[in-house]
Amino acid sequence: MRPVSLKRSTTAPAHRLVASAVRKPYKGFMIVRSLIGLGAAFLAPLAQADQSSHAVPQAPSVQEQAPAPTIYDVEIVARFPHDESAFTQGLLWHDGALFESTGQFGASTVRKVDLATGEVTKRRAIPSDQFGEGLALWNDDLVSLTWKNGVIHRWRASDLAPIRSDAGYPFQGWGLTRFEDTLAASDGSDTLRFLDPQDYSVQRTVSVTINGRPLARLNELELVDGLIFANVWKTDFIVGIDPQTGHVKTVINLRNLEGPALHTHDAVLNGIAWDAEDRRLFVTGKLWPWLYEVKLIERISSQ
Ligand SMILES: [Ca+2]
Repeated sequence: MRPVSLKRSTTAPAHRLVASAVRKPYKGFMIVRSLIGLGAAFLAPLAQADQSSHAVPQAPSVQEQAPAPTIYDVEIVARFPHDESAFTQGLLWHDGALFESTGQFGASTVRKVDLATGEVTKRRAIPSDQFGEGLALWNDDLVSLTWKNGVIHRWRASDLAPIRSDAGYPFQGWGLTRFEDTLAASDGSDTLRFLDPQDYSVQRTVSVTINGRPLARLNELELVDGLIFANVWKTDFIVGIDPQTGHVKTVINLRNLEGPALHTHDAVLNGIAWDAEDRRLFVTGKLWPWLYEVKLIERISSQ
């Protein structure tokens, strides 16, 4: 299943696009080491050297591999102000507004944001010893993760009133989004966990692969037309993941946004919201001054 694609362009071969889109790695990180052609574009899996707590699954045989992902560029439809002090960790669209969670110790919040002005219209603080992470909507509740605190918070969406906080979640919290009757959670590895939305027990897991190789550093999440979109930490890519198989079906190149030009270690692309009713896709980043509505444009190989 492909996300919204309103027009196509024929330019460089897909493998060249991905190669050109791979930015110089941040110091200490080999973000993308190489491109390996299997007859199509291949975005090599991100380095997993620091994912020691997570066993890296073996790449399946060629026969088991999914088709190479479809590559998209984006066209900016609109640009809106964004609180450039917001260390964005979660973003979603609900009831005519953006809801956002932010991180950093002592500064973590959940907030309601006016799209047009970027004004924070409601805000709740997360305890200062906790580092806020991903945010998802479950019916009338917002559910927010913390990074290493093992605490999951629950808020009333209408006014952000705290409902409850549960300790003991045994994994790192990164991204969160609703998928069917579960909440899908990332932890910075290639694993997505599908959680019971009430007690947060793990119902199932899936390992995310791109052309048969594990893809780690999955961060903020959003369900878009049946695919789980995920920011890939410290890259300018969003990937679209099949929630059943874990196969990356789409790779979205966002290098033409102004946010990545900030070139600071923390100010990375993070934050995806999908307005399903009006089919609008919003993206932003940590500490970015702008939030964008973007349209996906499929990149067609000229080969
Ligand atoms: Ca999201």
